[in-house]
Amino acid sequence: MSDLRIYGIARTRAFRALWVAKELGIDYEHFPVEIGDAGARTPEFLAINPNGRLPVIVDGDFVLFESLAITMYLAKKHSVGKLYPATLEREARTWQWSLWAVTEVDRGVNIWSLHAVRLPEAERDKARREEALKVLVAPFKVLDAAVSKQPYLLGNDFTVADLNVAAVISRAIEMDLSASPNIKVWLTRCLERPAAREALALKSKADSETPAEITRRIARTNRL
Ligand SMILES: N[C@@H](CCC(=O)N[C@@H](CS)C(=O)NCC(=O)O)C(=O)O
Repeated sequence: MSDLRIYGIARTRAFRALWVAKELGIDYEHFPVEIGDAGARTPEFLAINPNGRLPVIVDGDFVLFESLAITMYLAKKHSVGKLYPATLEREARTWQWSLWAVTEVDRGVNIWSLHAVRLPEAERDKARREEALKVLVAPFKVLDAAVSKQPYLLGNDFTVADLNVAAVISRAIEMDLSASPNIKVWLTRCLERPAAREALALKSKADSETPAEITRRIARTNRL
């Protein structure tokens, strides 16, 4: 049995933890817990993550929630100087992009994908989809400019900063990104990494097996 346990079905933000674990080549056990009463809101799960949300990891006796805290913790634990930056400034730049991703673009991409791709066609709300796209215009300009000058967010090498931002906006690969051509190139580069492909395969499988009722629930509880 591995010391690291990752909880959360791969369709959820658990995808981020799965990607970093695969990127690092570390052993882990995956518990594909479902959202809500079917999993993350049960008393047993709430005892691990009182937020009742996914993902959470248990690493030995260390419990950690928040997907991007998880990716940075694992990268720092296993890969300083490679996936995790070695200097204070580059580390701070990683925090900057990670916090930017959750505050500026996480919800917008999620809501767009629900109302453009994941909900049954008849239930997609054009107004919500367009509102989400509007919220993304300004931050996507910032990201597009950042990846226009260099292959990755911190320079020439892929780091957990790229993993975090690319994982957060991974569903944007299905968007019309013609106004953000550099994002398209950079995101494709990140998502084509072998570890990303493996994690994306788990995510696509979970997506395809998700009953419409669960997607409706996600759409009801999500907010911009
Ligand atoms: N900021 C948290 C958000 C976690 C989150 O909202 N997870 C979703 C799944 S992707 C969830 O568990 N939703 C179900 C609910 O809120 O009941 C993170 O990044 O880990």
